[in-house]
Amino acid sequence: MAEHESLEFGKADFVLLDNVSLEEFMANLKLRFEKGRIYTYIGEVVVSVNPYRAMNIYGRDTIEQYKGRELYERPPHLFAIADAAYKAMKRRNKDTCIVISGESGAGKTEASKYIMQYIAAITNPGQRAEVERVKNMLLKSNCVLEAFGNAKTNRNDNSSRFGKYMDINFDFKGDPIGGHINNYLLEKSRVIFQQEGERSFHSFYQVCVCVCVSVYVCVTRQTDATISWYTDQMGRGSVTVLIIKSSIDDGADFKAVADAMKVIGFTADELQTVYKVLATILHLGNLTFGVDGDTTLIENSKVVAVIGDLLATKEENVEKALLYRTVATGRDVIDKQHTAQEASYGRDALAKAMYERMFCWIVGRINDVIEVKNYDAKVHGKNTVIGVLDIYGFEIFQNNSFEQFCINYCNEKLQQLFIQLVLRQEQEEYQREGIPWKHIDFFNNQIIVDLVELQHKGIFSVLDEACMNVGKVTDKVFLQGLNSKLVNHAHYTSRKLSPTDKSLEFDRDFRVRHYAGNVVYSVVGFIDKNKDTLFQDFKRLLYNSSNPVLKVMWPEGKLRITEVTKRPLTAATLFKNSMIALVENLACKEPYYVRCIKPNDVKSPLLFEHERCRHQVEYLGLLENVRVRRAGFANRQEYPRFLQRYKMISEFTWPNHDLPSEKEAVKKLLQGCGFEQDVAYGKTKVFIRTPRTLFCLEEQRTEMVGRIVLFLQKVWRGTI
Ligand code: AD9
Ligand code: MG
Repeated sequence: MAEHESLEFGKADFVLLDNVSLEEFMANLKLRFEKGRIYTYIGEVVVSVNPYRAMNIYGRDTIEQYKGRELYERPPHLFAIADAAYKAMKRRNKDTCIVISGESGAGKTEASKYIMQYIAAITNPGQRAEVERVKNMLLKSNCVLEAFGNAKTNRNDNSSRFGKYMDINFDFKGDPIGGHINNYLLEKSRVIFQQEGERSFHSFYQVCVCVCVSVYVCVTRQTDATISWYTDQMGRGSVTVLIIKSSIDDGADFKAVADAMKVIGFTADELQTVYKVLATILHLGNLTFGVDGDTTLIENSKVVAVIGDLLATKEENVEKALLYRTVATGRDVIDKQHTAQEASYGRDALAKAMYERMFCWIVGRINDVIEVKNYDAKVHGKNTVIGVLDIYGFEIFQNNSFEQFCINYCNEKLQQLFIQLVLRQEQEEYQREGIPWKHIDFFNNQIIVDLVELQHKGIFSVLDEACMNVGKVTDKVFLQGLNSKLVNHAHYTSRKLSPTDKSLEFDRDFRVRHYAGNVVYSVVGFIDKNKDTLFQDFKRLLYNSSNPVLKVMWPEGKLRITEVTKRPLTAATLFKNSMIALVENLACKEPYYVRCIKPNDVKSPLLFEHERCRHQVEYLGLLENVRVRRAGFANRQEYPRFLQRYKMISEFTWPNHDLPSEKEAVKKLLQGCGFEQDVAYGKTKVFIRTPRTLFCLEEQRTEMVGRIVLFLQKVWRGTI
């Protein structure tokens, strides 16, 4: 139970609810939100509700209040979880991780930043320069990655369009000495297309407004790409796009990102190359193809010249790569002309690939700088890790495509991990401490994970199979494959399988019953996005650029056309493999959870939409979480800590005890208070079954502390 919180703010821990029912849970969540208490515990899990307003709870003074304290000693806060993960790592030499989940816009990225800030603030008391450098890099990397990996969506003005897992490495003193970022599947289709009301990645608008680099974008009047088809499909004009939402200030962000990149160590040439790649993509968006007889041609050739300049290559090389494909037929190498449609496809693929490649390169450059250097484990002991996972949240859009499918699969994997670990941790703790355990049932979403990833039968397998087929494979064929393989699956359906369901379009849609809700996916584009083809000619074009920075991004461009290349893994397989690796990595660490809830769809700080929140509470399994926590023991504390906190309520322990161990002293104290029936004694911790006992203990403590203070005051005044 958290200190300094009166009941007027509701229960600080859901395990303290009188009855564990959905109604009580919701009432407590709402009350706390309305009172500005956005965090509530379920044991060691933090439930967070997005406040949609600046909260004065992240400053230096708050950090000081949480530093080194135990979870229940302070009102619920992200800092307490960060501190718990940090302490566990430091005290027990264990790798820990903080997994932040919740749907799009629920507050995951903000939470991850506060957690990192907290860790940075409480470490390195000795002010070692190298540690300060590392901390600075870690914090600065956030702003860079957000510029290139986040975008305005209809759900969130700063939506993460990539998954991020960051390891922070610590030395034996508990100070950060480095880190590593893993990035997952960037939603690169956004580069060429956005739904209405959405934007492309922030970085594009930032280069457009910055005068010093917009020279690349706006070369002449005829080649001005500040209005590029890629970023301006609604014909709004880039300026209007900028003011769609006043929460975004592209000009200020440009400067902050450029500064951060310089601090991280990006050279001037590297920065310029980044701007040139962005400008190239914007120009590509304005490139159109036409036909003249049998010949495909570029309609606005001035743009090609500009692109040639930006990419440090000859104009004719760019033109050739856009219009022709070099193919090897036996020993001969011939140039095959694209149709206008193929050329457009190639142009879009190039734009997407250049952006994605640059993004990965930026992550790689940051990793070069932050990786642990000169650490000798033999001399300094094991270097331990705290991992922070901030990944795109569950999404249901108007149109859901391959990207949403991957994102939602990722959320299924994380939910599965939550189920396993929360149960496992609980079980393990009871086992370790020698206390019997009672099983509680969860909805197990493994069935949905299997639906997606199972070999041969899963949706990804069916998709890969469809992509392997020779000849013209269509999205429709893929859907037919799904329908025949998944005909009886409880979580899958389509119009063919449910003919009366008019919400599904024939030959286009399928629906998955996810743990978080039903999502209708349109198969249009699945095959293409999964194959993710980029003509070799583009890779060679970029590799042969005389800009060395660009060249580094495209190493495979050095392969000659006759050199046989293996069929690359599909996007789905790559994503699946990376998710499996991620989950394995998280599973071997001690996990801490932040479960984020989005209170409304209109970004209002005042509105607690009951139905919206109830749905999230249900699918996140929060109620079961409370039940598991309560079926066992609501609270557990190590003996010394417990004693320190409550020793004043028993004559046997106040001010000191003369019992053989702290465990014995705790026993004596609890017997004396009549709580013997409600507690169990583990090897290192005392377990308290019902929250009421803890309440009583807290009440008695408060009363005794009051009496002691009064007594001392009298002593000081000399009235005793
Ligand atoms: V997504 O899955 O990447 O689309 P997130 O990451 O869950 O999503 P994000 O952290 O970006 O959501 O939060 C969305 C917005 O809510 C932020 O831009 C803030 O305006 C707002 N927010 C979130 N958390 C806080 C907070 N603790 N204090 C104030 C907040 N505002
Ligand atoms: Mg985010």
